[in-house]
Amino acid sequence: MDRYLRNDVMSVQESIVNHVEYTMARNRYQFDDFEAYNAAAFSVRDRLIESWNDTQQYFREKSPKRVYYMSMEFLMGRSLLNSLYNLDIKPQYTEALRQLGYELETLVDKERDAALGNGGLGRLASCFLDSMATQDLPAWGYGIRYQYGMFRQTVNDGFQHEHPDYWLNFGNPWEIERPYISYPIKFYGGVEKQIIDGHEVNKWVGGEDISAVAYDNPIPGWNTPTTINLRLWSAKPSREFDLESFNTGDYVQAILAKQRAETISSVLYPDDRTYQGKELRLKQQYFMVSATIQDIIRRYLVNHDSFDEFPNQVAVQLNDTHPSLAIPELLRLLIDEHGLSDTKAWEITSKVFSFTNHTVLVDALEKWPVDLLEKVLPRHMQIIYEINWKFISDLSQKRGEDFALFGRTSIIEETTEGKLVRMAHLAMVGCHTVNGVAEVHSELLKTRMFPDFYELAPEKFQNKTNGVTQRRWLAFSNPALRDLISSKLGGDSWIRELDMLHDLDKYAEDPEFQAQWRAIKLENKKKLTKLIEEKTGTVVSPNALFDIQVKRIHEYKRQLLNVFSVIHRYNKIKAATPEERKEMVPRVVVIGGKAAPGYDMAKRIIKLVCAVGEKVNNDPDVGDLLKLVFIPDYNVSSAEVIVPAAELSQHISTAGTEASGTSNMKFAMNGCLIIGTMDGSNVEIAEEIGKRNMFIFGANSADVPILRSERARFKPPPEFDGIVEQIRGGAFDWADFLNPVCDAVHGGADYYLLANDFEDYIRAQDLVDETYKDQAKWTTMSIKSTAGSGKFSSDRTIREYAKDIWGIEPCRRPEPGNPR
Ligand code: 475
Repeated sequence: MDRYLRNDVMSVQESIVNHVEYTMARNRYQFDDFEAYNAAAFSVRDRLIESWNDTQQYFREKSPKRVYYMSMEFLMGRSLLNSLYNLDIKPQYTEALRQLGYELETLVDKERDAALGNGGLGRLASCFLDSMATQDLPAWGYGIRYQYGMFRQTVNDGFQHEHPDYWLNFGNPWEIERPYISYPIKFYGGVEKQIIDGHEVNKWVGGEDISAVAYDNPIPGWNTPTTINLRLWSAKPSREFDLESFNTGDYVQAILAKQRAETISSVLYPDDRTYQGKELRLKQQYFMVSATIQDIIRRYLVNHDSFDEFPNQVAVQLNDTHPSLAIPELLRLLIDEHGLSDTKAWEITSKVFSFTNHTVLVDALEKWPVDLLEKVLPRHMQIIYEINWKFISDLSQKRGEDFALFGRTSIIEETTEGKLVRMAHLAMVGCHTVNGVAEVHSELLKTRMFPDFYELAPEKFQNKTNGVTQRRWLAFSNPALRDLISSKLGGDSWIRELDMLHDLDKYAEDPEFQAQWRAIKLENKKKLTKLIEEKTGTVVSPNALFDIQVKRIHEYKRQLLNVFSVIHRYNKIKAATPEERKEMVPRVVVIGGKAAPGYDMAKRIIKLVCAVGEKVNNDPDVGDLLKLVFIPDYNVSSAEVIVPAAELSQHISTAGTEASGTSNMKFAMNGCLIIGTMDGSNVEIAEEIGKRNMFIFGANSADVPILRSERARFKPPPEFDGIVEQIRGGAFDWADFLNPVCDAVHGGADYYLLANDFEDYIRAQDLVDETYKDQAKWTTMSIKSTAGSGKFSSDRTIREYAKDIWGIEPCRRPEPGNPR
């Protein structure tokens, strides 16, 4: 099959150099690192396209049921290394570049992160794509091609600054623009009754039209010929001209007005877990949803002439409620554009969608004002009313006139300020399945968040515990550990069957294996040490215990509790004699994460971290015994350096607040021990690797409501009060600025129960120190963490979705006769 590009070193070199000359228009004998990166990326893209084309052709021939994963966020990170590994061409590229005088490792760093997501929800979507491709599922992702991704964070004097992430500045070699794949998207206007073929139909008329243009991003699987697609939509002015304004002579104004269409896909909203009722955000959601559903219908109609088979051919997963307008949009297209009856359209629609909930925080639940929806999407608002009317009528058939129940479950909420559409209820009614992302979370959905819906339709509720891709998060970002694991497990099959890691248990106490294990950790810590110095100027010792908490800054995640324990440790060091100090375990505490730009408290927490760091890091009494650093601009690429180097990582949210957490899984895989609460997926991690191999503390989720109700009467431990007073008294300067942080956890406040968990947390931290002194014991626990993390592969999660929710099966094209 010589139509495939060859992958020997010479051929690879030739294709890189050709791209230097013909794509980048540079001199083929003289180009810099960035140009070398770009040329290498373009030549990898050529190979991805071959595999993409043949995979898609195979899917078309076989026509299996497909799944479409719709998400407003995909936090992809970099692609070069991932593609080289997945296509199994890394050695050839390393050598080809070396001979040209470039180092692959250096070039890899030239790539900008694709940061089209906020945090957990967006990264989960990206891990899912990797697992769907690797397992040969006929799957596509759909989202938005934001021009500005997640803002870049700098921290000056402890204050967060946000900088625009204009990531497409120097082009994006990983995407394929498809100018011919575009759909019209309408906003505003009104609904008109028209008679067509003797039937009265609703027509959405007038308003503004823009177009959605497709950009395809090939997603290669590991060790398979399958490459699936992530299709991202970009907003462009529609081709139709508004003749009216042209004829009035205002030609330039008319063009400028059109150009504004492009703003719809321009920026990712950086608000994580809070709902903001912004019109542009609503338009983004509808833009993505409408383009996607039109695309799915077009593909379906290529080989069908009725919609009868639609639910047997199409499954759509909604990543949270953000894309839930897909439900009224499919109904609208079926009824208004394709002439189906309301009944038939509903019958089809209700079999297609399923949705995932990602949060237990009530602030995050989307509720759009009816007025706004009526203005932006008048026909959809009508359809939502019809869905609700049907839902409430069915309910009254079953339950009689229970008006309290109607009020609680209605899709429309009546408030004193007007009516709101509860998007979670719309999704609940329109989907055949809803799932939580960890066992405890899925239970909370049934008991606390949606008890009425659970009672009405218990069969809809499922759990799908999250996972992460062990390819990016272990095999590729920690190559030394990968090789050590493969040497013991007799090869690299564990990279697609992570349960095989169990076999490492045998070596948990083997001194030679332990020594190798520790040596790898030390090397990884040295790399992180460099990153810390580069980004913060602080020099830390690689011999200290590396203790890490990296995630979005949020009160419920309790970075503040972490800082309090650092202050506790600092006080202890200050009070200790030189002999006592010799017995202490040196620690580097790393905190990182972005605060939503409008989240004042989170920004103050960052300031506190930096203020405490400033004091501690410059105190000569302390030396290497304690360092506290805030790593700015935490993102996928820095996580790839941080995770392999961590020895202890903190997942300490108040029980019942973190839906799952996924970084805990990445850390555990890399042999990092977890200090954490019985919250989210920590609970299942404890089941798999054993509580005795973790440091668990604090109230559990059943206690939390009781503790909250008793909060006013609770007396915090004296030391907790002392730390609050220390901050208020200016021990770390900035007392006025930091007072609101203290107020939030003091004097009857403390919604997240820091004071309640404080002592047990300190106990757990002391146990960490004691354990670390016994390096053999620590290493055993570390190996057991990796060995017990097999369940947390996103491959397992995706298999469960495919079987229990989507009803789809792998569709693997035959291996090409490609000489790789
Ligand atoms: C949970 N983001 C984690 C992770 O399931 C969980 C909300 C609104 C707008 C934009 N982003 C969001 C989230 O809700 C989110 O990231 N949730 C997280 O989803 C994956 O592991 O516990 O907090």
